[in-house]
Amino acid sequence: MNSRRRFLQNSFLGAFAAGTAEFWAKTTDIIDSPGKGSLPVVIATWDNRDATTAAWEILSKSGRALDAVEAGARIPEGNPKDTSVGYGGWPDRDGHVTLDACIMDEFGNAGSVTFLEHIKHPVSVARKVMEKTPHVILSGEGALQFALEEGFVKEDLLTDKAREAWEAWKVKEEYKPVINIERHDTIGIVAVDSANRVAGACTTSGLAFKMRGRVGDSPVIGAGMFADNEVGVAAATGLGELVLKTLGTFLIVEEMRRGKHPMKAAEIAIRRLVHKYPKAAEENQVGYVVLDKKGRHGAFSVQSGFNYALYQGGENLVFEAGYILPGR
Ligand code: SD4
Repeated sequence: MNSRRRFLQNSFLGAFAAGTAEFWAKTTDIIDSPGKGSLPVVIATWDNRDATTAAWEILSKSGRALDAVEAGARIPEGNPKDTSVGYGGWPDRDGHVTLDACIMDEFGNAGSVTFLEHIKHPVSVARKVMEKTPHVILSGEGALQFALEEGFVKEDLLTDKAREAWEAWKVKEEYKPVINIERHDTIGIVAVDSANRVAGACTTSGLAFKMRGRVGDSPVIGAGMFADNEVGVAAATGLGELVLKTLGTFLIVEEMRRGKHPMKAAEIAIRRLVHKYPKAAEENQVGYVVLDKKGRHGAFSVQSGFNYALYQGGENLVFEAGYILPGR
């Protein structure tokens, strides 16, 4: 580790340990978003421009935000090259691809699937849970049974590439999340449509080589994603355990309800988890994407290297998020 890096880390941890007012007061200046405040708008974690394009197809024709986020989330789900989502996702330590997803609409309806196997588009199963059952979450075997009853097709989701990665991992069997490995992959996608309706979705194969049965933040409403039509919507990526323990997206929406700009709200949620779990935060990545009802956006992460795709005003662009720890 070079000395600059060590200095940064020391001062970083020192600030948390002291719990200084300075740490809490230090927030970034509001970053003006391009085309700020214009509707419709969609934002996705990582460089998921294919996903925001699919969402924009719907939004630009005055479509519903809910349809847009589902269409967007389905893009990486169906892409075998994306190793953190759906088909092609890296398996758990026993070689099984297990998927988590959730979705939420402008009425506050929510649906979610956890620990779902063999179905390529868990976000669409989550939507069916929301629309066709009295429940919010279906899990494992029950979620699969429901999906099959709804006409989804059972498939082998483990690609050759994912199997090879698992075989290579098995040589050492060392479990260690890698910062920013999810770049371009796991997707949280949130939108506000031209009728001012908000919606969000989140879908993932979770952490590579996780324990069998492990469920992350992505399918948990208020952790991996949360939408409130009075306020806005947020979604998460990164180490789910940190997001779960701080209910990050719920916190962000509540901060916006109290008047915070989406960028500042995202930063507050990141600072909260870093303050509570400094060691874990230092070694891992979490990033949030956020929209408020006006179509203003924000994005913030623990580590540098988190980017996001924003489709707004007819332009589909990628930006680097704000962050606390540089140098990764
Ligand atoms: C999880 N948050 O299961 C997910 C992983 C992720 O990009 O976002 N990867 O913890």
